[in-house]
Amino acid sequence: MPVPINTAKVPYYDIGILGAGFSGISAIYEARKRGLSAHIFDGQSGFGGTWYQNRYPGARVDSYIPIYELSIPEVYNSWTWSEKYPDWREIRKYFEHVDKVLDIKRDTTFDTFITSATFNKESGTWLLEDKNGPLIQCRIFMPLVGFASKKYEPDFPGFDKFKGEVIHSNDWPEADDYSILDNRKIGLIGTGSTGVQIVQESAPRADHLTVFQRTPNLCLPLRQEKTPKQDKSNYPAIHAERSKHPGGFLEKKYDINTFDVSPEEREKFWDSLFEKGGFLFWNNNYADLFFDEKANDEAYQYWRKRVHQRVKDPKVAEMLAPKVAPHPFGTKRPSLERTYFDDYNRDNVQLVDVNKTPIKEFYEHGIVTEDGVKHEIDLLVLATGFDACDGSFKNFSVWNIEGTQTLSNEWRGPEGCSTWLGLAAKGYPNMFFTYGPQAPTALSNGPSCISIQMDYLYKLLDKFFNGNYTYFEPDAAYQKAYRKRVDDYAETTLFPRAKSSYMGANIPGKKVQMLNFSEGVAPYNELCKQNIKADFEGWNFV
Ligand code: N01
Repeated sequence: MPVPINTAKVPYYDIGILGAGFSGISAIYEARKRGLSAHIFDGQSGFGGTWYQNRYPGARVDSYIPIYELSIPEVYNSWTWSEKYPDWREIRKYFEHVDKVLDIKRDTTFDTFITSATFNKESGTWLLEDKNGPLIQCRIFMPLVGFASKKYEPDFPGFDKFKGEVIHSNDWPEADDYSILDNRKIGLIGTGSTGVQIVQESAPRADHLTVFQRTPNLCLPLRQEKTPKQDKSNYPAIHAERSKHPGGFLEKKYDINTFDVSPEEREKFWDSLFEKGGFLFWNNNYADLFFDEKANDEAYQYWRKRVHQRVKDPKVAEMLAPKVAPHPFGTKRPSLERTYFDDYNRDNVQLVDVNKTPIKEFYEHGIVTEDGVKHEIDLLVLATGFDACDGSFKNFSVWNIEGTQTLSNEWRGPEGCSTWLGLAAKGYPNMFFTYGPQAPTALSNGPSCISIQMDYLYKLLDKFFNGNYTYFEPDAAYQKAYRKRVDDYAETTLFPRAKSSYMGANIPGKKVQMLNFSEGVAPYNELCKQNIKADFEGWNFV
């Protein structure tokens, strides 16, 4: 239970924001348009959110530009990207540019992480505090912390015996280059999107790289383009278009099923998707990919063939792309790769399948696997991922209206995580998040999802600020029905078959439930639009 504080001298803002990434900046931009006062706090020292935090070797976005950027004309008209899929350094520079154009800094405090938020129902205000005490009070609190800000480090036996250097991908030290990898004996645990990118940078630099794989990553080709064409006059249309398609990209949903066409036609179609690269083989494949096991396996076998063509040692190829799919294709996040599969042809790169030879324990100079082999390591990289979506809320305490429970504790209960429209939770009035649980989030690209949510959210806030209300929150029945819709739809798909972070299944002990709105971006956008037309039904204003 939070201790009451005299707030008379605490500065007031209409909106208090935690997080200076795409969401936080969009929230300030929309607030300013309406003459609302707003302030951002961020525990880091610069803009970018996840792109400020994630500076591990090879960190690069898997969504292409101009889809992956803010739809703010004064920002995009004065910015040119050098690559179709920019890396973290360029994205950081982009955020510096955003600040230069919009002067977000004047409304931001860095190096300050909100640890606690408590609500006063008489005044309808939140009190935001950091470890040193009160920061501000505000009518609306927006914790905009993204879906991957709570890192996950597994509990390995004998981990403390290891005397080498250990870095989780999320804590990569600030550096101008990746020389930390040079001539090292690197051990890498985790082959998600992060692990794949780290392999590509480490393989050519390391003395030896040992990759400990639990689940193969069903990677797709990136197909980078230098100085891609950027016709700014098209941007308004392009940015509007992204809310109409499955993952918030431009490609249309394909309405033909896998076995509606001949094997030859299928092969030709898949060749073309691989040739164009990106997520096409995932997001714009045949319509039954996520619903029909046989169709899904047909796609998997095509993918497997492509991998086997690249990896010289058939045993290694089989570990990377086994005959039996590790999970239905696309129900875990495929990474985009450039050299990943070729890297396993190098003499200094070794792949260990921890399902066959599990990690037994750590010793002073590395890892011992169950087959008794000692893997010598002097730099251990943990690319073991995140307690995704709802896990991001475990880093701070948002107290409920009665001050008896925090949101993250509630979500850790037997019912798991529950939201209304992936934007708010009953019992936590005047509190909103974007790119978090039960929105398209990890199944979409960030800016597409966030722009739909911000547009909706500020229309909702217009109603609140223009009315004579103290607070408002989701209606319990609407929240329950929304949660059911998220769960029920996921059950019609193959997603529950994989132990993925989409389902919360990557964290031991966490409730397994669909944490994303798996119908996709376009139906989510429709739902938000319908709700606006229905004058925001499902919200109770007091
Ligand atoms: O994390 P992950 P991530 N022993 O959870 C393994 C986004 N992202 O940081 O699959 C051995 O995907 C685990 O194995 P398994 C993106 O949305 C985007 O890579 O659970 N291994 C898995 O291989 C992504 O979804 C970009 O069997 C263990 C890995 O660790 C999200 O961030 C780039 C283990 C974790 O993979 C998170 O990606 C990077 C254990 N005990 C990230 N525990 C771009 O846009 C876990 N693992 C480019």
